Order: sequence, then structure tokens, then C-alpha cells
Amino acid sequence: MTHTIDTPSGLEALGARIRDARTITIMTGAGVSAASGVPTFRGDGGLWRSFRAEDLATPEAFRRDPRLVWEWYDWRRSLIASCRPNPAHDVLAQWSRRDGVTLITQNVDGLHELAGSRDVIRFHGSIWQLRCAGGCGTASQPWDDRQVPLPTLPPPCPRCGGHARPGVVWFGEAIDTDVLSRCLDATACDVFLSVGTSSVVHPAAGLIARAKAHGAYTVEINPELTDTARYLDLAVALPAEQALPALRVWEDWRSPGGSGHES
Ligand code: BJW
Repeated sequence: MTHTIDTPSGLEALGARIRDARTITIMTGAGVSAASGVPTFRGDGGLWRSFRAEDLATPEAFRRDPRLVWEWYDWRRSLIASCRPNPAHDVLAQWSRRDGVTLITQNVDGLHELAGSRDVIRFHGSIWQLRCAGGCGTASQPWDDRQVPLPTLPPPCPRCGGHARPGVVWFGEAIDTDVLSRCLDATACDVFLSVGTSSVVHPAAGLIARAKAHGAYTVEINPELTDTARYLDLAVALPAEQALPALRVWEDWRSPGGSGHES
């Protein structure tokens, strides 16, 4: 049966387990950025106008009405541009300096990178990248564009003049094969933490079950425990920005008597 913790003072044993683990994989979702002011998809404020992510984050929606889809992304880009990393991003940035830590995020907001996290695996791409949806097709590489608001919607591809699209993964689209294979490899770990995700969108949601099958100690951190939590070893019913700093892992890793492995 899953053990549940709902106070920061109950996190000592998890902190010790993480400190002693050789390999730790963390997968984050929208909840990790909630305290920074980025709306989650399926919580309060998850609707834009009257649309859900499932209505707009699809190739069909883009084909039908590229301007509408771009208005949503342009609004989100403007909002995210004024957001700053919160203590959850800061703790994970510290952890990312240690050997054996893999950070995977479903988020496209770039806040882990802004907090200083190294080698973030972006499962669903980046809202700060664009790629050609027109004549250059899938052969073209994404490019960075941080303008907010974008001067023209939809923005044009600079090469072929067709529409550019956000450099993100929509429903029905495959995860980049290299990204997926690195994430599957990272499920062979000692501890797997799922932080701030509703665990309803696959294949990301399936990674923790795979980690458990490999023998990892599996943990969810989410104030609203998900259906997945009941299959895991531990459920931490706290916001990420409270739970992660309360683990006090980095302080020990840094200390001379700490359990080492720091790069
Ligand atoms: C806090 C907090 C705090 C609040 N602290 N926590 C298997 C079974 C069923 C369906 C499928 C399946 N395999 C594939 C599918 C179909 C589909 C899918 O999963 N559909 C489901 C909806 C049923 N998946 C796909 O289509 C994927 N592609 C695919 O599988 O391709 C196969 C293929 C192979 C070969 C060729 C072709 C195809 C792609 C999925 C792409 C998802 N994209 C999006 C948009 C990205 C771009 C953008 O941002 O616009 O990704 S949708 C959206 O959902 C976004 C997110 O990354 C993703 C997950 O959301 P997340 O992060 O979990 O957010 P929320 O809002 O749901 O949850 C937030 C949580 O935080 C809540 O639980 C809160 O309680 C919590 N919280 N405050 C901690 N302070």
C-alpha cells in the first residue's frame, strides 16, 4: 500500500533515501511551475477562452485555425516571459549538478533552464522554439524565438514563407526518438520522483510504472494525489515548492561528510 505524507516534517526518510541513491530520475509537470504563476492545464485557470489543451494542442486544430492556436501560444509566451523560477525549480537545479541525476520535464516553459538546471530533457519540446509547418516540413530544424508578442500571427518560416508552428509535441504526435530513448533508459534508476503532473498524458505518464517495474523506489509529489499514486511507494501530498526544499538533500551532498557523487 502507498504510504502518504502530508507534512514537510515527515520527509526526513525520503531525503535520506535520495541522498543515498546512486541514480535519481525526476519527471516534472505543470504543477512545478504553478507557484511561478504558470497556469496548469487541467486545474483552475487551465482553460484559455473556453478551450482545453486537448482542443488546441493538436495538428488538426492547427490545420483548421492556425491563427487561433498561435493566439493561445502567444498569450502563454507573454505570460511565461514574466514568470520566474520558484523554490522547486531552484532545488532541482542544485540536484542537477550531481552525477546520476536525470531531470525530465513535460513543461515547455523553460523555467528549469532559467533556474540553472543542467541537461534538462524536454519531453514535449519548448514554447521558445518554432519550426516550419509548411514547405520545409519536418526536415527543418527548430529555431529559437523569444519575441513577445510575436509581430505576426501565424509567424512565417524564414526559409519557405509558409507557416511556422510552436516547437512542441501535440496530441497524436510522436515524442522525439532520442528524447524517448533517453527517458526510457532513465527509468532504470534507484529513485523515481514524479512531481506536479496529473499523470494522464502518455507516454510521459507511463515512465514511473516502468521505473517501478525496474525496481525503483517511486514517489509522487502533488497536493492532489493522482490515480497513479496508489501504485507507488510513496505519495507526498504537498506542493512541490514546499516539499522539495524540505527534503534538504543538497545541503548534505555539499557537506564534507555528505554521501558524495557530486560532479
Ligand atoms: C501541483 C502544484 C504544486 C498543482 N506542486 N503539484 C496511452 C493511453 C491513453 C492515451 C494515450 C496513450 N498513449 C498515447 C495516448 C494519446 C495521448 C494521450 O496521452 N492522451 C490522454 C489525454 C489520454 N498522447 C499523445 O498523443 C502523445 N503522443 C503519442 O503518444 O504519440 C504516439 C505516436 C507514435 C508514433 C507516431 C505518431 C504518434 C503526445 C502527447 C503530447 C502532450 N502535449 C501537451 C502540450 C504540449 C505543448 C504545450 O504546452 O502547449 O503537453 S498536452 C499537456 O498535457 C502538455 C503537458 O506536458 C501534458 C501533461 O500535463 P501535466 O503537466 O500533467 O499538467 P496537468 O495540468 O494535467 O496537471 C498538473 C498537476 O499539478 C495536477 O495534478 C495538480 O494537482 C498539480 N499541482 N499545483 C505540485 N504547487
